[in-house]
Parts: sequence; C-alpha cells; structure tokens
Amino acid sequence: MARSPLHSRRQFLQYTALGGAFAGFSLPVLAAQTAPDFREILPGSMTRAGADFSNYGQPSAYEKKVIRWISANSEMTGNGVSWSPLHELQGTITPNGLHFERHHNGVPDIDPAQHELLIDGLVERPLKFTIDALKRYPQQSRISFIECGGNSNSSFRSKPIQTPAGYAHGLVSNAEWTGVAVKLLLEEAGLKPAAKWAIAEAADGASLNVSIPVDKLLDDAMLALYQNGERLRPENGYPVRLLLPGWEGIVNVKWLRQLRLQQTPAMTRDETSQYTDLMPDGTARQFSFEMAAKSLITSPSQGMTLPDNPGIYQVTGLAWSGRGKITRVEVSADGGESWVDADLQAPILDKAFTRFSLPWQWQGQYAVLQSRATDDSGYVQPSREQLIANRGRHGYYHFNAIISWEVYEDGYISHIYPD
Ligand SMILES: Nc1nc2c(c(=O)[nH]1)N[C@H]1C(S)=C(S)[C@@H](COP(=O)(O)O)O[C@H]1N2
Ligand SMILES: [Mo]
Repeated sequence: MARSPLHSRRQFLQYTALGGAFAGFSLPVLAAQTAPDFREILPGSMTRAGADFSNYGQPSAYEKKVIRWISANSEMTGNGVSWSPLHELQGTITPNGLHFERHHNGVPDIDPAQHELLIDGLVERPLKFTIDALKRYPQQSRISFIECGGNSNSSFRSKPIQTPAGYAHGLVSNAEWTGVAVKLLLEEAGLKPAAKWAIAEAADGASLNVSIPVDKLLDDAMLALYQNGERLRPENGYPVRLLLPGWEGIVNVKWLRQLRLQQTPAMTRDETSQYTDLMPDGTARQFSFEMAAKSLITSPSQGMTLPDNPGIYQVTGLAWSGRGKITRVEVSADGGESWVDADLQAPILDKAFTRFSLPWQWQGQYAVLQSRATDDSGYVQPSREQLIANRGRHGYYHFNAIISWEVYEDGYISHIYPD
C-alpha cells in the first residue's frame, strides 16, 4: 500500500480492518480512549429531573463560542458584515442564527401585514402582492448557498491574515429556501418582448437596488419566504427576499419591494462603483454574477492545534459552485505536490454546499493542507498565484483560489500563501 499520508475511504477502511498496521506504524484506536477500568458511576444528570422546556430553542450553553463574528463599519451605522463560523459547523446547512449577514444600512423592521411587492415596468399587467398573497402560490424549496462577492477578499492582501476559517471565508452560507418561483409571477404579469432586465429594489434604509437579467429570473430565481423551514430571519430579508442561486450576494435582494422590468440595466451604485472587478489592464468587469467553484477546509484549520502526534484526523470542508454541481474535491497535505480525492458526502446538489472529507494520518511532520474543487462545467479552482496572475491585486471581489493551512510540528495551524 502506498505510503501517502492521505487515505482514500477504501484505504482507510482497510487500514482499520488491518488493526492499524498501516504505513509501517501501528495505532490501536483512532481517537477514543480505552476504558479498562470503566465503573458504573451515574452522571449527575441521571440523578435529578431536567430543566423546563422552552417556546423557542437555543443552542446548548456549552456552545457559546459558536457565533458569527461581526465586522461593522464604524464610520457608517448599519453598514458591515457578520461572518458565519464555518470552522465550528458540520454538515452542509447553515443554522439560521449563524447565516452570514451583509447589510448596507442595517436591518429594517418590516411588518409583513404592511409589506407589498410590486411588479411593473415592461409588463402587460402591473401587479401588487401582499405576503399573504405570495403564500397562496405554489411553494417550492431548494437548498442553495449565498456568497458575498467580497467573501475571502483579505486573500488579495500581500500577507495572509491569521483569522479562523469562517471569519475570513464565511461570507457564504447554505440554507433550504422556500417560496414562489419568480417565473410564475412574471408570467402572470405578462412580460413585454422588450423586457430584458428587472431592477430589484429593497425596502431598507439603503433602498438597495440592482439590475438582474430577465433570463435568470425565468430560470431558477425564487421569492424566498422561508429559510430552513421557518420564516426568513429579519437579517436575511424578512418578509421576502430574492434568491438567485449561484449568483453573488448583492443581487439576492433582501426586503424586496419592487421588480421593475426594463430594456436596459439601471447602472446603480452597487453595479458600477461597487461590485465590479478592477482588472490588471485598468478596465472593470461588470455584472460578474456567477460565483466560481471554491472549496475551504473547515477542519483542521487556522487557530486549531492537533492534539495527538502522531494521529489520525478527518480533513473536512465545504465546496460549492455557482455554475452547478461539485464533481470532485482533491486534498493535498504537502502544499500541492500530491493530491488525493476526498469523499463527497451525499446529496451533491446544484449550487449548494457539498461536504468533503478524507482521513489524514499525521506523523508529526510540517504539512500544508489544501483543497481544490472541480465543478460539472469542468472548471477547476485555481491556485492563488493563478488567480492573481489573471485578475491582478487591485480586485476586491470574487476571490475563489485555493486556501492553505500550514501545520507546524507542534500541531498548531496557521494560514499561509504557499506560492
Ligand atoms: N436590501 C438589501 N439587500 C441586500 C443587501 C443589503 O444590504 N440590503 N446586501 C446584499 C449583499 S452584498 C449580500 S452578500 C447579501 C447577504 O445576504 P444575507 O445577509 O442574508 O447573508 O444580501 C444582499 N442583499
Ligand atoms: Mo455582498
């Protein structure tokens, strides 16, 4: 058997079946402790009645550090972001209280009974919908990520920042969204042939507005009313938001109040001076909607320390693509010299998080952990060097290059740029 420190699932099963006689060194158990002297002492929780029930559940008191990290703009109230603690989470669904946030002017307080959504402009019949009316249309559900175009932007800097994985790359979250297909409502309003763009406007203090190609609205756009089974959180657009699966955060307009059909885009602030990509030749890329394939090892990752040396660790993380499904995630423990295919956890969904994992036998040596995603368009996540060669260093949005964690001999993990 190869002496690679990363094991495919098959090798790993063989390894455990062989009782640990693998790669020339033996390990009787993975991480459990043997319990020769186990005695029947009842834990305290079994000796008394438990606590009262609650109307709305909260996480365990022991999970207080699993929180979003807020970086608000001190010069402008209500402007800022909060990062999802991806390094503390497992599976693929982001709990509603931990979904990342990006607000241009705070979280509005909107009474759903007062809120109305208008579809007008180049349509046969301008229509107005209350939230109750929207709830009477057929509801559809889909799991989809939303990623801010500015996610991971610190990786354009010349020095790697030492921040936990989610607090540098967690302006992305994944939820099951339920609502009404935008297509249905546009068909009801009757699109005029000249209608090529819709200007989506929000009911927040920023009156945020952006232009969206009609083709996307007719494809897989949704007016989301529910998030992971419950009504949207205020922070994520209550009572209704636009969901454009796979497209950059900014066009997923929260607190949506209007879709105005036009022939041309509106050239608003957030699609000209913001959310465009300054390229090395001085031109700016505009309407770069799709979020390209990306992956992130969430554990082990920056700030963690591997407790046992040597030891077996599960390298795990998330991969996603705004173009479709993830088809492959490779993991390297030697800074990209060699790669092993990780296991992809089912279900693997279109424009949604896919969880990958791979057992790694750390022998105490210096290591550089990386992951590289491929999607079903054939696109492969680039190295940071390749990304910067293409896009230069003046960009701010759409950083999707490989992210690297270096493991020191003492088990401590930090963020590096290997190239
Ligand atoms: N009305 C409104 N919609 C908005 C924003 C906003 O500030 N106001 N921020 C946008 C940006 S930049 C992003 S990344 C996503 C973030 O969605 P979330 O806060 O639900 O994660 O919402 C988008 N929609
Ligand atoms: Mo964003």
